[in-house]
Amino acid sequence: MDERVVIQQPLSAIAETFEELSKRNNANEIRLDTFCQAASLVSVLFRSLGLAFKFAELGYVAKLHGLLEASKTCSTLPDILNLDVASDTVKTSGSFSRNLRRVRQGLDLVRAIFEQLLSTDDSSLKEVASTAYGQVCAPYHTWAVRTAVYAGMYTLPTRDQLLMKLNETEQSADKKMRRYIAASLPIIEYIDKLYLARNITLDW
Ligand code: 1PZ
Repeated sequence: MDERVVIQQPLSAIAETFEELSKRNNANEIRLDTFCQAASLVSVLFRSLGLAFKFAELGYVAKLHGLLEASKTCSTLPDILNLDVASDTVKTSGSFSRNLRRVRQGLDLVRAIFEQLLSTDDSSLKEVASTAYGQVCAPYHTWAVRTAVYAGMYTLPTRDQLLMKLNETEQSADKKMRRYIAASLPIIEYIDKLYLARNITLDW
């Protein structure tokens, strides 16, 4: 993808890339490196949120970096799970399977934020972001992380400021958010099934 599109119209890049990924998913052809490339686009969104979420961005990028390392030896997502199941490191801090779980939570959080944005025209992002975070991530985060995240919510830009940073209008963003929601859901479900099929619960 042209770097200029990613920077100038991040939502277009995200919608397009996840639609592409979703097509490969239908054909059972998601490669780990392709997945990492797509997931890395999400960090562009973080940069529109201000400094309070810098720690989240760094954490997300670190997990992705770990997965990219994994792609040198594992070509697909199931390979990652198989490797960690064999060495009993699925939930071990910093393991590939744990990083994949965290990145999946990030993708789902973005999906939930988009759904919230579509369901209200609230000019503040605080409620939208808190609801989405509470649904998708908060149950799995420590008290310290939750506290930092909820404190950060007070520093979020307004809805109009966010749209401006993303070079979008309400109408243009609306369409792209719907495209991401539709494309990311099956990928998120696919990732969940990788764990469930190996009798790993998703309560972490
Ligand atoms: C437009 C509205 C914007 C709302 C912004 C809400 C942002 C919430 C950010 C949540 C940050 C969570 C940060 C830290 C989480 C840690 O508990 C785990 C630790 O994992 P471990 O090392 O124990 O395995 N770290 C992560 O899960 C790293 C990934 C966080 C990714 C969040 C992506 C959010 C994307 C939002 C983009 C708009």
